[in-house]
Amino acid sequence: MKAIILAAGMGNRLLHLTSNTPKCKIKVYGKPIIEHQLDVLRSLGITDISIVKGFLSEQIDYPGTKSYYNEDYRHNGTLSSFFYADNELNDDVIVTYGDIIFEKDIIEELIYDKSHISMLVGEDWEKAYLIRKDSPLEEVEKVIFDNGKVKKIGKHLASEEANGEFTGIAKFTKKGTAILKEVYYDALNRNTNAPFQNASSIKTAHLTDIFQELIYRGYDVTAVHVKGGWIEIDTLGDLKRAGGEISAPKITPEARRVLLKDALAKKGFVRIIEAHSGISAIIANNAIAGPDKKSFDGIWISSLTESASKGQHDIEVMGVDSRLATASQILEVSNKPVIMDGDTGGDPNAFEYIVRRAESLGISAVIVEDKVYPKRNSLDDESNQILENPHVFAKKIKRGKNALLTEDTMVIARIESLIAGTGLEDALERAKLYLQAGADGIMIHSKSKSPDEIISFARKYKELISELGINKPLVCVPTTYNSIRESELQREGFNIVIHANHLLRASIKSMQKVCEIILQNERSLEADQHCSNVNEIFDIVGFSDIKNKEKMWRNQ
Ligand code: SPV
Ligand code: MG
Repeated sequence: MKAIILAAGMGNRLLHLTSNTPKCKIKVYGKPIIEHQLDVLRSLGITDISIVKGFLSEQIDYPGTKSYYNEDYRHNGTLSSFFYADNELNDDVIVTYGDIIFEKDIIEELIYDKSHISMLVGEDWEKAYLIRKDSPLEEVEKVIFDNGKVKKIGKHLASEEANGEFTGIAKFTKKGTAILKEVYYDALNRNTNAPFQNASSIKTAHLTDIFQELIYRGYDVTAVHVKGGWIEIDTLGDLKRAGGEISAPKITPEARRVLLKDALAKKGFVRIIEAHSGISAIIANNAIAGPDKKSFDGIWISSLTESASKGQHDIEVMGVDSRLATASQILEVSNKPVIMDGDTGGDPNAFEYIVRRAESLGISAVIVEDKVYPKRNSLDDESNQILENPHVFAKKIKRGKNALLTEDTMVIARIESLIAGTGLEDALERAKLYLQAGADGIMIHSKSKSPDEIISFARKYKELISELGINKPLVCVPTTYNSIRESELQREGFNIVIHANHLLRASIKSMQKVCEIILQNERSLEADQHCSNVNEIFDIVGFSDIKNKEKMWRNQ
């Protein structure tokens, strides 16, 4: 008996957990799903195991298994994935999705069944979906079976008609694989673009579609029904119930520190979002959008939002230890690179202390601005923005760099010439001095409504770095000129874009709205639609992780 594990998919419904990790590597009770599968299969004496990989295939590496690579995993379905391993379809074979945790006895039941084509069908599936609230019934691969034979299968079936759910685990005998291959290649050769059973084409079809096709062509497909013994992990809710951790995996300071430089080297461009507290950091870290899984590459610890979240002004009034305490909270709950707003850094001794502490915490960059301590927020129109002497500031950069123990943490010089009104030439002269002093990057700030002035700077910056032979990243903070898209900023030569204050601003608006609604209604019911419910808070902070860990340790 052989086994084939289909582990090519992107696992989009597991959100942030699968942005850098393939679904089959998500841990349940401390062990990746696929390792649970390998352990069960091997305990049954099945050692000829193939894994079809796709998304983040390089992370799926198990000695003693065979690998197949589905390079079109973004577009094709589980059926195509299965056939990447068609070399293996020459013996009795068990096929399973890579996101199922199963117990040994249900696989034994499947092995004991002697029919040529059989699948494990779960009973009581509707009850299960009462608990699986985040899995809609339309997503269930429903089965109608009669006298042990599958009649119909697919997500499209009405739940009232169905009497089982496909577990994602099936078996073909040697003869069964011959039938399977014949039917598959026949359908493929007819017309690859025509709808195939319930799929738009054979390319996007799932295992359920080939089973339906086999039934349609008169072959028997046996339903081996099981009560429990398996769990499919599709959503964060499934993962919670299965005993998996839904919080972002932890990272050491050493491993995290280098992530910003790595991302810049790999992608050339990163987008960063602000956080000012533990919960805002979790939201920033785990945010994900769209089918191409857009996410933020890192977190900005803003002086404006951190001081405002504590009800204070952005005038360097928060002590260094308070800033580092906030940084620690943010680092504890996230695993992406963090850039710290270092304000002016205070006097050079204070700045040395800040960068060293930042480095030891695992912060990837400190941005320090060339104004005189105590600075005023750059976006305030009325404040007197006093620039530091550029030579004095260049020395501060040098001292900051010297204080670091590694090459990992970057010291980025922030130029405030456009904020203070001293113009582009001044900004460029400063950039030259700061780069020569060893700055790992330059941030050009502006409070103009138009991006024109930072674009002019970026064009000159390109010339400057080629003249100096120093290629260092360029940073901008498009708060006031936010009609420009990231892609355009990237084209103009920016490497880091920081959305510097949006999570705090969003929460202020919501908080004000909710206060107003409660006051108007003299109760909170009407405000519910503007509030996350308490269970969402539990989920955001990963309360289920604690409960699962307690369960796991109780059984140790
Ligand atoms: C911050 O976010 O604290 C910044 C950017 O330094 S700004 O508020 O625009 O000065
Ligand atoms: Mg600031």
